[in-house]
Amino acid sequence: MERTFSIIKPDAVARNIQGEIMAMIQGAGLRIVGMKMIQLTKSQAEGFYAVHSERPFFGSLVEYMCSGPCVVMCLEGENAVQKYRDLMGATNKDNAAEGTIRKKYALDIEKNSCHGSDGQDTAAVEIAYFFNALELVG
Ligand code: DGI
Repeated sequence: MERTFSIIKPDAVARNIQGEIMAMIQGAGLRIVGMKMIQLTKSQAEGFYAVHSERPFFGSLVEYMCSGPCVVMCLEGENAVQKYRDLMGATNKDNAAEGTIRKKYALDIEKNSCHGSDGQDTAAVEIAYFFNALELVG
């Protein structure tokens, strides 16, 4: 079984659709093995997206990610990383396939409703960034 890390981003929580997104996740066969609501601080968001710190949209991305509460989750399932990437769809909703979370719910390329780890190594780092062992169930 593989694990991945997911964020339901502030635009989705603000619209009170986190349950609908969780239903899509569960419908895809992924299990939620850790979950909490948090509002990121600026430094937490900067740390999480440090890989993008040189990109022109970094400041805007950090501000947006701190703009309201998020749901952070650890997801488990067969091929969880790729399965959840497929379920999210492309970063830009205009390129996202039908039936994906972003096609259905994203507002624009930044307010795109969800995050998912892009690989197993990244997933391990991201899960550990938000959860300790006691917060994850088997
Ligand atoms: O893994 P993804 O979330 O699909 O995409 P990513 O890791 O390349 O980028 C992380 C987030 O940064 C993405 O979900 C939304 C934001 N982003 C990416 N490219 C752009 C962007 N935001 C703006 N405003 N403009 C961009 O070109």
